[in-house]
Amino acid sequence: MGTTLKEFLRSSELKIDESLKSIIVSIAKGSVIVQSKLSRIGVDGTAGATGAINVQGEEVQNLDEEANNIFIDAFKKNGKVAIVGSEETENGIVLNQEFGEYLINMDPLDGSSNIDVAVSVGSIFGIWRRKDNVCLNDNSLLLKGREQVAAVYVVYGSSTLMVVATDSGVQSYSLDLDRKEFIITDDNLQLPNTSKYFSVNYGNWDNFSAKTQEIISDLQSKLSLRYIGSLIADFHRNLLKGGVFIYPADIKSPNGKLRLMYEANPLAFVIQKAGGIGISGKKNILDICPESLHQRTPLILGNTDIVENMFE
Ligand code: AHM
Ligand code: MG
Repeated sequence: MGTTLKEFLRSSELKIDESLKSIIVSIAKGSVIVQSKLSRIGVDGTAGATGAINVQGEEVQNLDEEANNIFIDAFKKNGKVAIVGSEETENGIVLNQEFGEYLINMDPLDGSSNIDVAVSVGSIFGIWRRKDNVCLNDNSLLLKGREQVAAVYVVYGSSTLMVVATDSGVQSYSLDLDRKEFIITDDNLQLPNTSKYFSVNYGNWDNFSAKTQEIISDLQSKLSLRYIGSLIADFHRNLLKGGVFIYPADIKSPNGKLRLMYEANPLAFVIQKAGGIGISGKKNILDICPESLHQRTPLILGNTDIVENMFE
């Protein structure tokens, strides 16, 4: 049967408080609903875009909106979340000004352009402890990645997995679809010492700087290429097998494509807790001072021995 997420959180020696445990359980509950919606898009006719364009200037998929609402609802019910920043909303959403203890930045459905073609997608959450009881606004969400107390992501793939990183390490859980419960499958996930894969969108080659092309040519001489175009799926594979994910700046996207607060920071936190590193090229991702909720950053995540040589 296996140990469920709730049983593991209750019995283990993780150094996290009850409120944070309850937030992790709320994410798990939300993701069970999202998984079920994803598996039914063909049947329910929920594939495709809403016709709206989000704050990133990208098409909003039906399930982007649904996933956003599902997690916001889960956090509202939870009561311990003060404010949420989301890829899908321009400004932070205050949920509990008075008693909220934690701040969350999330990408409720990452890689959503892949939904219609049945490719893996994910949900990503960075979690910070609220510092004091001052009034909440968007600035409350702009904390350095290093100050995160936890980062969580869910992969909706051929099976559904949840990975949780805290100061007590990284755990991986698998969704038992019959019981609708996550079961612990790895209580100390570590990046392998050797790298197997590198992941980059080669279609952007002509737009890369000479330095980026040199870095990628070097990776190509050592590692095998895998690129899905769904950040969580690419990241999770490389975390388990060893390797490097790189989404650099290029001529078209001088600041890169991926977002600091709810894509780069949580994944840099996870990889650091698993023994690796996340950098922008100039800095460790976790040391970047955020300026806005939706800011972008070049992103390199992977095994430290390789990534460290990529600092500009
Ligand atoms: P999204 O958050 O709007 O889904 O966009 C982010 C996605 C990532 O999942 C993925 O790593 C990247 O965009 C792929 O971009 P590209 O198609 O340019 O390679
Ligand atoms: Mg995303």
